[in-house]
Amino acid sequence: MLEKLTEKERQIVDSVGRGRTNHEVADELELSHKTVEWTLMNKDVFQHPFHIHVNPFQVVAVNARRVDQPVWWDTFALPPRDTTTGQPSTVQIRMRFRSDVTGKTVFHCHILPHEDNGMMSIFELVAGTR
Ligand SMILES: [Cu+2]
Repeated sequence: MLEKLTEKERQIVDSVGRGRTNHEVADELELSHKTVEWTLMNKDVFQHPFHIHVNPFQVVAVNARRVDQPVWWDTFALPPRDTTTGQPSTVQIRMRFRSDVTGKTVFHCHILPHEDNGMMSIFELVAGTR
């Protein structure tokens, strides 16, 4: 089942890159048993390679253009914003959270100085109720 991004999921994704690792929301997200699509947004003039632990993901759209035949990614470079219009880039990813894999994990920018300066967020996979 494919589910839309919840407000809490959106807040977590949106929190990356604010200069600190986001710890406080780690235990509020229930993702096990779900296939979700997240829209990652890059407002910066630099690209940032997005990486998430545990789950590979498919890129299904880049800047609202659907990918014809999505493949599996471990890390995907978010393009920079449009330097003419200032419009942020967007990359839509799809991933499934397995019900037998639980615990805290992270997603982060794969450029080490960016990661060390806060482009990382913790989330927790918890056993689902279905
Ligand atoms: Cu980065």
